[in-house]
Amino acid sequence: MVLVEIISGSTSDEDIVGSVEKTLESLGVSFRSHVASAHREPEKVKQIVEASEASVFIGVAGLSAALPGVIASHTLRPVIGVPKDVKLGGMDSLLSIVQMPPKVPVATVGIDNGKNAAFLAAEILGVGDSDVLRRLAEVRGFKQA
Ligand code: AIR
Repeated sequence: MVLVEIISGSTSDEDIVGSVEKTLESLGVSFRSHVASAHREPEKVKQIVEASEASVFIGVAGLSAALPGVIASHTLRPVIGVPKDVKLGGMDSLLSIVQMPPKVPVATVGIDNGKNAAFLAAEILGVGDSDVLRRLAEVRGFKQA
């Protein structure tokens, strides 16, 4: 079963998606990746979210980055947003992702920080998954999970 669903707004986000994937792999967390733009393909985003059984979503997007918020509008599961630096040093994307309206949160990591998105996803999963927690503890150098 896939634990984390990754959605990015464009194939041009592949560098950040790659760091999310690599980090999830190192933590032994299963994932699936999709490209679907909130602005260009809103129905596709909705379909991916509604069909997903994953426990956590990660949305990666630059510019006017609606994607993580749109994912969150379709699910009660946690959504992590990764702002991508395309213009303005990524501040446009960061502010788009972090400024969600009440009741529809997106946990936002730093600009281009796909690695932290993967770690945060693993920490969320680790609350109920002792295998993931053990792996996290090893990687972070904790003696006990
Ligand atoms: N994007 C795609 N649809 C809506 C947005 N905000 C973002 C992508 C990418 C950037 O726009 O996530 O970071 C540029 O996309 P492209 O396809 O033109 O390279």
